[in-house]
Amino acid sequence: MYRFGYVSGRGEHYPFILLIPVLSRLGVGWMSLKEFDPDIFNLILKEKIRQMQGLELIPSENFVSIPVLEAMGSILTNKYSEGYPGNRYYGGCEFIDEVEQICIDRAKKLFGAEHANVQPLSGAPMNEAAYYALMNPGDTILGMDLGHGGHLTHGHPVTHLAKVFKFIRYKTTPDGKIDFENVRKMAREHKPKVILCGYSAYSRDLDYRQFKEIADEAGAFTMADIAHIGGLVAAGEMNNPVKDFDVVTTTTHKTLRGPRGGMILCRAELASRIDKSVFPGLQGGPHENLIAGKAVAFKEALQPAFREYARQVMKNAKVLEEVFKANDFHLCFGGTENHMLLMDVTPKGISGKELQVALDKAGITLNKNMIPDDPRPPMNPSGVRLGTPCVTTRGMKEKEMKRIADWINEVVNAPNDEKLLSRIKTEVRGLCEQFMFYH
Ligand code: DSN
Repeated sequence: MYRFGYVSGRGEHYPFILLIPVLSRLGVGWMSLKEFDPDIFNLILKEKIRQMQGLELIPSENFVSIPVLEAMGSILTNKYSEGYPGNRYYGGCEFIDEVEQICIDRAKKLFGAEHANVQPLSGAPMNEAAYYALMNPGDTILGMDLGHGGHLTHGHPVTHLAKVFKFIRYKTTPDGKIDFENVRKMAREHKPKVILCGYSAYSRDLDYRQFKEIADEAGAFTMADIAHIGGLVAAGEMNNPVKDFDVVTTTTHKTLRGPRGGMILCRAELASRIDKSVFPGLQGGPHENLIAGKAVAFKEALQPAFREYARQVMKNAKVLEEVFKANDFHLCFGGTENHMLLMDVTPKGISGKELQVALDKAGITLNKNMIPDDPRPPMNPSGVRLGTPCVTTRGMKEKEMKRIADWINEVVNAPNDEKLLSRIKTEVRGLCEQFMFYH
């Protein structure tokens, strides 16, 4: 019925399913995406060229491997499979069951977890499912102040979650640490049902045992959202909360370098609560093509080469820190112990947004970001956030990081100099061409 192969030529390289008899009667059998829908094909091609000719420094992004892309683009997308391996609401799930079970087993091995749910469609539903597994509406959760590195799903007032649960906030200290005495005081005062740590713009490692001690004293569940650092934790390069914490959530597409998606790891006693909360509590049919992609990414992350990758990601971030510090940039939280940096660029006379726009013109992509207690609005904040997962996947190392930091420094000093931006764009492209990832 179908043949699995690639359509490649002129540099494009996509896994492709060629459907013969049925679709040819509809007039699309044997046609490639390029032939059938050149609009979309060309936009994908343009985006691939953008990704390959520029420097991606958004710390939550990464480049997946061809095997991961193949699994994501496979016919597994056709199958409904509500339920879990061995217990589904649909027939014909015998192969899907095996795919999902392999994914679960690899996730558990990777993080040393007792249970893994690999069905969350992305980071937001993953955290939402975890909250509903641990709390009832109206319950209190103690999490980091959003402006200090937290995340929308940690109860930002614009989210539905903020209407359902009561979010209480702790902050970082001026030197960027977590003030555990204050967390303890707040836990005693507010008696939260959950103590949450893990952040999307925080560049330090965490002492999870201190959170655990406070939670035990308060009778609260512990939850860590390691969405950003999942790959660095899996590689053993950052502290792993899994053995101490009740629930750990992570996206799979950031440092873990898998498909866009999420997963929830938990203690065995909580497995049924977590599973029921994901399905049928929140989601319908799991996206088994993405679960297959997660399985492939986890296999990659279990290889020794992934540990080397994670180490290099962190070394690369450290080089950026050193060069920025040498050029008098203000690094929030005092620097980095992971893959990312958050910098207040206003002392340089520029806003985060202005710098993002100028760097876009120079072929360097990062994102504007709030800094702790930012006096400026979210759409024009004081800071930028940048990180090294993508450039490290391309094989760039210390030498290239120094060049990148130097370019950013040049742009900060002359953000409106179109000639400079264009010169840097050409140089960026030259560097990127030496480190192609997708051909
Ligand atoms: N949007 C992601 C990030 O950039 O950190 C988190 O959801």
